[in-house]
Amino acid sequence: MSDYQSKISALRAAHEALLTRPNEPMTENGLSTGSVPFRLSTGIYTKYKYPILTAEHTPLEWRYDFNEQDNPFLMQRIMMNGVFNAGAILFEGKYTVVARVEGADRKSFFAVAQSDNGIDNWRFWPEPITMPDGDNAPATNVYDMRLTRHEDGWIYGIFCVERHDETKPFDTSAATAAAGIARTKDLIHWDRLDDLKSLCQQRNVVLHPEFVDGQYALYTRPQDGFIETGKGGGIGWTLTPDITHAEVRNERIIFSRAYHTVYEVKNGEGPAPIKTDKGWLHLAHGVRNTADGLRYVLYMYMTALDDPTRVIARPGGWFLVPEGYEYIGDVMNVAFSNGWIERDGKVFIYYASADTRLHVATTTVEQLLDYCLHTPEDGLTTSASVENIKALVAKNASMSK
Ligand code: BGC
Ligand code: BMA
Repeated sequence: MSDYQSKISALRAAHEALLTRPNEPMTENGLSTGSVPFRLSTGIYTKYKYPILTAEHTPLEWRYDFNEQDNPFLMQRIMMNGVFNAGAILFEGKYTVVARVEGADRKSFFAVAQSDNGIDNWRFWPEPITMPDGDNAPATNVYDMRLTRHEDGWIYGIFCVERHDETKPFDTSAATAAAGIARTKDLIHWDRLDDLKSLCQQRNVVLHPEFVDGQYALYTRPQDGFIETGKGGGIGWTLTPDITHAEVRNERIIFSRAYHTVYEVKNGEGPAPIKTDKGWLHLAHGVRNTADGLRYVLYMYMTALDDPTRVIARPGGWFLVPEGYEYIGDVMNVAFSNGWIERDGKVFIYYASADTRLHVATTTVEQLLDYCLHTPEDGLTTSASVENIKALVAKNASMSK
């Protein structure tokens, strides 16, 4: 074998070893077993030792030219920056994500990866998704796809479409965010529908899996500007009769932002909610400002089965935050999730850390319901928080009598 061929073999072997590395739970008997997570386990879910997908997991064929004449030093020709914020779905019996892959050029795109157990041995399909622009203006960037298996029989992907704001030609950072909508049966061929028509900017738009009053139902996240929420209040809701020309009408906020909470600055829906016999389980992200920039955390809430806009449980505070090395990456202090999978009562939460890598946390529907229905609400003041703690202490004390 030539030197060049043996370099390629070594590269392929190292890549294969990474892809097939077994993952390990970070908690045993409810206690953490390693340096990540740093805190004692919450008992609500299990985090795993390794991220499930990183830039290094992307296929070597995307990055290397394997022709010795053309690439004598066997260097990467196209570099990858990160794999994060992924939509998730059970597809043909496999745990499947449509991840946000970001190249060294800052452009992100979508790519499918699958695993048999949802926890390790994740493998990308050979090519990234070719997402058509359809009749819409071309996108400069796309990201954060929410996948919904809708009762109309299609799999929908709704994602953020970013374009330069042409009303500000001299400001190279001025951007607009809209919701792109596409549907597919095979995750390969995507029919691009009209972008969601809205009077304001929209990110974090999610399709509810069922018709409501015979219409398509969307969770929205209205914002006045690209970064400024303005009076945009949080997680909104709108019904639209025709998903091929979807439009935001009579939008109303179902879960608001609030002063001195984890969702003070921004508040957006995560993946499409999970239906349970006690109500819809929602995973969302909340953002607050700090001296060090924005902090993104995950929180949960529940809505009524007969009315997905009526909030019936609001456990106070965050549900999942970055820990240990999860803090470190391109955008520090960010936990974000736009995908989870429920199968036979088990729940696989796909969350990303620091806009850099993708992780899994596992739990059950039963535990998530218990968490939502028995965690005290945020009373919005310090004394209300102290009263919650005192009530728990009193309850425990009464048991020992
Ligand atoms: C980035 C996103 C980010 C958004 C708002 C975009 O340009 O790609 O990751 O959420 O800006 O800060
Ligand atoms: C955004 C999101 C994500 C990202 C986060 C933190 O607003 O839409 O793409 O993870 O900011 O940068």
